[in-house]
Formats: sequence, structure tokens, C-alpha cells
Amino acid sequence: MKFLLKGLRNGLGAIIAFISWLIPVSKIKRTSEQQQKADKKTVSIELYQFFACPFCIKIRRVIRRLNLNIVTRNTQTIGSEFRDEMQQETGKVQVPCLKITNGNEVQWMFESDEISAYLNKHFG
Ligand SMILES: N[C@@H](CCC(=O)N[C@@H](CS)C(=O)NCC(=O)O)C(=O)O
Repeated sequence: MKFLLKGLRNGLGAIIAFISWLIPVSKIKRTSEQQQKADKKTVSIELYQFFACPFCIKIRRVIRRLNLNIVTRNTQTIGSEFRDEMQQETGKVQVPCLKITNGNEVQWMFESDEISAYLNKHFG
């Protein structure tokens, strides 16, 4: 039963991801200098996510709209490198999660609304 529900959830998520991919986003426009600046900042940001999670799809749309080069890390597979890292560092697996590295300091940001607000504030 649990297996069936998980499959259904992933299937629905994949359909949402496909629909989201079909719907165009109007991307923010930057000069090449501004884009370089943004790229420099996003080098230290990673999105820990599941492909078919609706909250992650929402954040990927924000990233597309803001035209950001943010690396995504798949944390869905049990035993995978990034899932284990997240579990060890934060004590839980919840996506979407933004990992922001600032020198030796690492900030793990949960909650799609908070992540969206952060990205809009810094890159909007
Ligand atoms: N309120 C959270 C909800 C996030 C959420 O429910 N994420 C689910 C995936 S869609 C999750 O992390 N589940 C953990 C798991 O399935 O292991 C947000 O807006 O980011």
C-alpha cells in the first residue's frame, strides 16, 4: 500500500513537472556583467530536491525565472550521497532545501516560501 501511494505521488509529481516544463516562464533580463555577478554568487548555492516534488518544482520555476545557475542535488534515492549528507548535517530529509555556503559557514534553508523569498530578495 505504502509502495503504491509512493508510486502514485511520484507519478503525479512527474506530470506536474512535465506541465511546469511546458508552461514558459518570463525570464528576468540582465546585462552580461550583471549575469556574471549573479553567477558568482550562485556558485555557493545548491538546491537539494526531488524531481517530482511540487514544492521543488515551484522553486525550480523561481530559479528559471530569475535566470540563475544553481546546481540541483537529487536527494530522493535512499543511501545516495546528498541525501545522507543532508540527513547528517540537518537531522532530516526535507525538500526543497537550499544549501548556502559562505566560507566555512553553511546555512541549510528549508520551506519553499522562505527559499523563494530569499532568491527574490537577492536576485530579483
Ligand atoms: N512546507 C514545505 C513542504 C515540503 C515537503 O512536504 N516536502 C516533501 C516532498 S514533496 C518532503 O521533503 N518529504 C520528505 C520525504 O519524502 O522523505 C515546503 O513548502 O517546502
